[in-house]
Amino acid sequence: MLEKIKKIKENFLEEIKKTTQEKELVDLRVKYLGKKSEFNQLLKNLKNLSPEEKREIGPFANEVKKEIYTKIEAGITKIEDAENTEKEWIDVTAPGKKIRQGHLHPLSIVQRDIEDIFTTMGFEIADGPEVDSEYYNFDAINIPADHPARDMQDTFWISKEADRKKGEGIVLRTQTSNVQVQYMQKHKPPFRVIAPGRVFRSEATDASHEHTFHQFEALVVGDNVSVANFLYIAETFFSKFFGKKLKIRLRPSYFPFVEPGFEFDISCTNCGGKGCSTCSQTGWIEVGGAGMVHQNVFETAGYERGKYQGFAWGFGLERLAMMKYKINDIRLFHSGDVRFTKQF
Ligand code: FA5
Repeated sequence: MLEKIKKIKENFLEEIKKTTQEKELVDLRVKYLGKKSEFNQLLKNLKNLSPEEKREIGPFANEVKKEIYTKIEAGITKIEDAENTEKEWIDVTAPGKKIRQGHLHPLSIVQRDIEDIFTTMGFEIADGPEVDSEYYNFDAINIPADHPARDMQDTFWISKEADRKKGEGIVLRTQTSNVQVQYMQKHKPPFRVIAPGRVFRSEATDASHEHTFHQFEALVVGDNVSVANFLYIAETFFSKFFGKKLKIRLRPSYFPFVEPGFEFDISCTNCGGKGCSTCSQTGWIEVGGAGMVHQNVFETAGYERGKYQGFAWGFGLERLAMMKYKINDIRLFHSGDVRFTKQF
């Protein structure tokens, strides 16, 4: 019997050398340690041996059984470890995947730039309602119901015809100038404020006109404010915004809430004033409207007539962004086209 067990051990050691797969080891376990295995049959016969033989063969048989078991288990673990390592293998030299990060919309970038420049010049930032009364959008800033200037801005009306007839209409604001009187009713001069925001006009769209766009209103009021102050602030602002020295040109114009009123141009950001296709060969680009606040507007806000002077100024955010980034169609901003927005 001793010889038989030794032979089994020998055979096992030969066979296990040739195994490479987990399945082969499992089969080997069945073959050498299974219920019907030769080894198991031998062990069953141990009880029929004499006490001396039992003492000699018993421990040896147990040792062989343990050895077979341990070798098979160790083989299985080794194969499994190798498989896991294969699965979890990471090529640390492989190029990384680019993580896409969200970023600001070009209009938000420009709005933040503008706010930064104005706040360094001591301006506060005010907010105004996008849905507002016709009173603040028109009447309060010297544009009464029958004023022809109302036709200059095609309006989206929210309220019913009957309310409009009573002068109690609600509008989507057509300009950030709606903030002027609301702000002045709550604040006493001197102050400098900007009011950025969305405005709406019932207009057909084209490459330079949107129905929904953004304006910036600037309002500076005090005891001794003049057009010269406006010129200085406008020149400083545009030079900082475009990162180069620009000139400002005023042209007489008409807005009911300012007197005198003007439109203002900046020297062409593309050609520097020599004349090119961007500025239609004029050397100048129109950017907004401005003027000295009309005393009627001060009076409506509750200020004593003639006590203060101030300038108001409004310009379009998209138009500035278009100039800065050389964008040729205003409709791209709200197109939702990521090929456009991801460039910023
Ligand atoms: C006004 O809206 C006046 N409230 C500006 C103002 C404020 C004048 C304070 C005097 C004192 P205007 O309608 O011209 O003015 O518009 C001002 C700017 O908004 C324009 O110069 C232009 O930059 C921009 N803008 C006007 N209409 C559109 C449009 N449909 N699409 C995109 N930008 C526009």
